[in-house]
Amino acid sequence: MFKRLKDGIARTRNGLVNRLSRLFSRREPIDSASFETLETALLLADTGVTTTELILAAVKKRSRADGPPLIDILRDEMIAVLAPVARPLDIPPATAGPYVLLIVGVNGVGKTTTIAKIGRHLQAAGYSVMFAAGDTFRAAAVDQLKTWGERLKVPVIAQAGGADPASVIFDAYAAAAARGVDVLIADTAGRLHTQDGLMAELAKIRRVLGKQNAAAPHEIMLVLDATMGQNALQQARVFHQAVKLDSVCMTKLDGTAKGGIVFAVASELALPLRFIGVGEQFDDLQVFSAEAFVAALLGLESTTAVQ
Ligand SMILES: Nc1nc2c(ncn2[C@@H]2O[C@H](COP(=O)(O)OP(=O)(O)OP(=O)(O)O)[C@@H](O)[C@H]2O)c(=O)[nH]1
Ligand SMILES: [Mg+2]
Repeated sequence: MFKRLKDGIARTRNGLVNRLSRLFSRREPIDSASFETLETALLLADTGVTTTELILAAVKKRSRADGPPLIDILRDEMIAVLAPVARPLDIPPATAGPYVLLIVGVNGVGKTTTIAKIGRHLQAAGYSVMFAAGDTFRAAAVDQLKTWGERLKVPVIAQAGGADPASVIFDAYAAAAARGVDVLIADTAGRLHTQDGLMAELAKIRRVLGKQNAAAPHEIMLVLDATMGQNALQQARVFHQAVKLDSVCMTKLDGTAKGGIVFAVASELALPLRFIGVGEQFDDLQVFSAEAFVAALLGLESTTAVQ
């Protein structure tokens, strides 16, 4: 799994490590030119101005002639940024009724495929799962989720295209509760006629579910596409304002050299980052580990196994 992670974020690693290899092999303490090289490398990886400054300040503080090598300091400081958000999806054992995971995000970021991958991950951990086809905006979206459901043997609750998403998810909750399902994962549309319409719809889903179970949805997870760079951060702010988010999943890290966005998202949103996507296969959705991510990014060996 660590190899998959390493391969998946190779583009970001290559950019970063190529720019920093000379610094990593230096023995003398870091001078101001080296700091600029480090700053540029982090910014080019889309780590963002605020987070880059944060990492630089911490590195500067610890860099001494007799101190540890730069790569070790950088690893520690990167892990320090990510560790607080590396909180895996953890289904509380005593949830009354199904644990409802509502998946949101703009179109094309990978919501539906991520639902399938999370569904499989949860099945492997021994949970029973159900999907709710809450993206009724496109008829094909319902079929896509049904196909995944068939492959995984996960029941999918759906209505005809154009149905009210809140009503689909409401029905799915009732079905999941009746069948004693552990986790209900609900898909939602990424695109409506307007962004305001989308946010209003998500707010309605949340309100309607709350009538059935005040604790539902237990978790609203935003899916972000890493290839969108800083735009992903802007999307997160909009969603967070409209429907308070509980967690984040970052897809398509394999498709970008700007995987530093993970640091920006971690430090600026401070929401649990549950999973990262590093490819299209099931195994390519990985439980996020700060230590493994940073090791893969800097080309180090991982000391902890990736789940
Ligand atoms: N390379 C790569 N592709 C991914 C990853 N995650 C998802 N995808 C691909 O992204 C494309 C869009 O995925 P969907 O799951 O349909 O996205 P969506 O958010 O449901 O899209 P809409 O329903 O149109 O809003 C698919 O081709 C997925 O295979 C990833 O981590 N890496
Ligand atoms: Mg979809």
